[in-house]
Amino acid sequence: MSKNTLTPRRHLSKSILASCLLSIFTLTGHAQQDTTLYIKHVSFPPNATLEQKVSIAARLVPSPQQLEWQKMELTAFLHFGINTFTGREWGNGTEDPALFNPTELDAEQWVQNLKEAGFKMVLLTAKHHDGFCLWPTQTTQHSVASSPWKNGKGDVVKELRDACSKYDMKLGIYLSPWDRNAECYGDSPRYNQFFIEQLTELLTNYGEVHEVWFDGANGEGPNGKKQIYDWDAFYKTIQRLQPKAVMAIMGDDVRWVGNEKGIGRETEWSATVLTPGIYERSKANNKRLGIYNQATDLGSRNMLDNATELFWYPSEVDVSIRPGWFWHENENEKVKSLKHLTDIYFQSVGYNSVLLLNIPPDKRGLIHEADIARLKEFAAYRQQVFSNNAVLNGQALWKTGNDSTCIYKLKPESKINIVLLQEDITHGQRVEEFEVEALVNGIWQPIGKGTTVGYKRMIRFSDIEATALKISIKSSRLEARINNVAAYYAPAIGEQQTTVSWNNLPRTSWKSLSEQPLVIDLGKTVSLKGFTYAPLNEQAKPTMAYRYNFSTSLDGKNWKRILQHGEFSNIMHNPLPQTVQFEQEETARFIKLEATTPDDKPAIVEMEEIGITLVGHEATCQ
Ligand code: FUL
Repeated sequence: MSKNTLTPRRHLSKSILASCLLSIFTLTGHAQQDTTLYIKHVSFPPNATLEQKVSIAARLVPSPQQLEWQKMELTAFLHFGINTFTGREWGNGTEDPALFNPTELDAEQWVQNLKEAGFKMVLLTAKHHDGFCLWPTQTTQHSVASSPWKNGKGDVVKELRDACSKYDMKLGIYLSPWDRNAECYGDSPRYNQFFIEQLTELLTNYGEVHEVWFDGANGEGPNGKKQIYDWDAFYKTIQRLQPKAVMAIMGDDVRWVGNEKGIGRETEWSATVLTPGIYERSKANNKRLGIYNQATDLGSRNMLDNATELFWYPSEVDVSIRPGWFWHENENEKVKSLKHLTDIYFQSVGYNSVLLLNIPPDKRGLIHEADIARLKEFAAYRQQVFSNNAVLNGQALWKTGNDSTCIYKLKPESKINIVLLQEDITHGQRVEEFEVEALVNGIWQPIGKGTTVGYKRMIRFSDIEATALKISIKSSRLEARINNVAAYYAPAIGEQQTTVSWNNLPRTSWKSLSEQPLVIDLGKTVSLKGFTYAPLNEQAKPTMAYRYNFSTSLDGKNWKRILQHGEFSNIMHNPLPQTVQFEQEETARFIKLEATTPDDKPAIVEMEEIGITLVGHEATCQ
């Protein structure tokens, strides 16, 4: 590999202003001189060496749509639909459209608040898995047109479009491929046609759309309907009708980060070896490389070594401001704290990702006061932090090779605890390892280090007062191009401890009588009004429960079925406690949970994962 030979590092005194060490390049290889850029995708030549692959990887760049998308940084999700009125997370498609009746729907209230809070795009669930359409589609009766809202003359997508135009906000559309209502779902050619018609309506009648979100969820199980999606035709429809839109998740423009908790990767390669799920070869490719959406390493040299192709497929962190994606009355108290949201921000935008934060409108059709208050706090906090950049001249483009440093002078008396770095990704993502030092009382102190930078990388450290920063690029694919170095001070945020109580009867008296199904002797006869399933450590595992029946008994022999064919919707991706309320109070000493996994295998549920709600108590989970 061509190697950048650099001048030895000199001792740098405080007085040196934003001076970068000069790099002397010895160009020995051909790859270094090759300045060809590859847009969005590249196949490695057969027999390419690792050195050649690294050089090519360094020159993979985003498409113009992807670049524009990345720069938004902060986007908002609006989960709204029939579930808002039923209290469910996944509707089953049999819901009566008459349930949909927001009393004060005001899309301007959504957009204005989101705009003020710094969001650049709003993405609406035009259709969730239940199949209910928020616009008066020609494709099905299962839509707002059959609801009492505005006497069936309403159109949520249009109202949102108009509000977006008024407030200069971009619009995105979530259209669930999985449809539990459409009769043709599972009859692949017919449903594909139906889906394309829905897509066409949405992408034709509502002005410019900047992101189309195809969720990958499908809880049909092995005996459910099997739909083979025509991703290629979907993609072509988008390209034809909305050339500026990116296709997300089950698309090849924007990659799901791999969890719904709001946590990105410290090492985040936008140039990744993960083949997007819409390509037929994706299964084989990803299996061969041993990778999947949740894998920690999706782009290191190690990965490149075995890969045959590479995608510019940047990560999007989607997370809800509440435990659930849809609004639920009993979650008004559970809007994430400012501290939590701020951590999410630093672990998404600060980890080379776009944050897609969900703020679900309520039954009135308004963003609830609790969420608005938190959005305002979140925006005010970011404003406070990011309005005062301590670095002088941080935006001068610094082109650098391996093992070189650049010193940036800080404003006098700068107290900082955040450093922000950006790469000029229009030339590719290149930094593999960096270090940051700060000049404190005339002495250089290490304050942080990391691997990838990408579009944006922030590191947090303890408060220091410093006069200069030294950024070292320890390893880079070809020449790195750093186009922004900034430093900020983020005041500490106090966090009130909230106690989550989803079990009202101490487990000390319980006894597990059987594991499959899980049978528990509660130790005494009690009055119950619900139970909770809370996956251990909020972690998903293949053996977790998805479908269930729940029964109670007074003697452990005669059982009463309380709930049949229940579903812990979306538990695999959002493994938070789910509380199920009974229709009436039940007196019982024994409880039985018969549960199956998403693959219809017997689930393994531990006693510690179950809680009960006693009459006279509240469970604080949805
Ligand atoms: C998931 C869906 O199943 C959830 O309901 C939600 O829409 C989330 C954003 O994606 O996979």
